[in-house]
Amino acid sequence: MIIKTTKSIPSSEITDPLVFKQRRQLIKAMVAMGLTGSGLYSDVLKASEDKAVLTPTAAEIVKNHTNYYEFTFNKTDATKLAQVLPTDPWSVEIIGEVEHPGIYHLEDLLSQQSIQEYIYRFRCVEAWSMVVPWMGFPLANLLKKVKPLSTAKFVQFTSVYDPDHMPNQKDKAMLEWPYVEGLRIDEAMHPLTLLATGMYGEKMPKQNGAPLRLVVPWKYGFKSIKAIVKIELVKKPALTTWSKSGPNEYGFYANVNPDVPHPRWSQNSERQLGGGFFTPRRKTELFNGYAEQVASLYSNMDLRHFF
Ligand SMILES: Nc1nc2c(c(=O)[nH]1)N[C@H]1C(S)=C(S)[C@@H](COP(=O)(O)O)O[C@H]1N2
Ligand SMILES: [Mo]
Repeated sequence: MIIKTTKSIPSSEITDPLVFKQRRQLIKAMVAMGLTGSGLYSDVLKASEDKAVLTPTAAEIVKNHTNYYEFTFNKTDATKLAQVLPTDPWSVEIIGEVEHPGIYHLEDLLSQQSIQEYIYRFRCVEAWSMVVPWMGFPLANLLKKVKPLSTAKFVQFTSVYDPDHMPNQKDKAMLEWPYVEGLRIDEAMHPLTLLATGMYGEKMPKQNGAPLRLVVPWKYGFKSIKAIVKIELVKKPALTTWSKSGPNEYGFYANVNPDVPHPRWSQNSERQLGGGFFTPRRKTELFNGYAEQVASLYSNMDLRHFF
């Protein structure tokens, strides 16, 4: 895999999160991923001088507390169950309102991107949270290559459908498969929105959504769809898996908002994964703390109605 870097992210677009604390570990990981000898190496070192603001949750916790309903409805078993999912080779179909539709090999898509580390807060709708150092690139950088048409108003994402390896896909009672998510085009183009290929300086663990997942840090975790095989540029909002299964509970927008409770629980605080018994719950922030960067996307919207 060759990673070409033509440009790094302008610092104005880097939010608190872009940090490279564990420089040595990252370099080791880059060697393992075959990324050294490319321009990326110097980019990463440059960015590694940035000051750490968020402390990542312990990797072992993030890798062993997952939501991956295709495999299991509990938080622990996907660590083992997901290992059977074939993720290499992998291709992504990009279709719809786009100038360059096609079925792209993941390697080819990645060869055009500069993989960097982004440390983001991550807040599940179930009111737990963590801080994850993702490896990836802005979705916008991919979209700009395939060129959405002016008629593309939304982006719809589909996870892999592989019932031979994903046991819960044999059962349609709980959720509809494959898992589908969506964003408005301006949300998809926002520099905080990532396609992630790894975390903690390593390739993405299968249970966390290898080989390619979305990360939208200001929205509830269910928007951050795993194992993406299709990206469709569409005219209308996607009928997403969760909004279909519980339209009153899971909206299309799903922006983190302490003032809009889930019908069955409050969203004004969250349990921080990795905390001890005495660690206080964290007060949930509007847009998960990213209001400065994203609030303007919703300036004329009633966030209670568009939850
Ligand atoms: N395909 C797919 N994507 C998914 C899910 C899922 O079950 N299937 N769970 C979502 C939910 S509810 C959350 S909170 C995050 C969890 O990501 P993690 O398991 O890496 O922490 O993934 C999201 N993406
Ligand atoms: Mo979630």
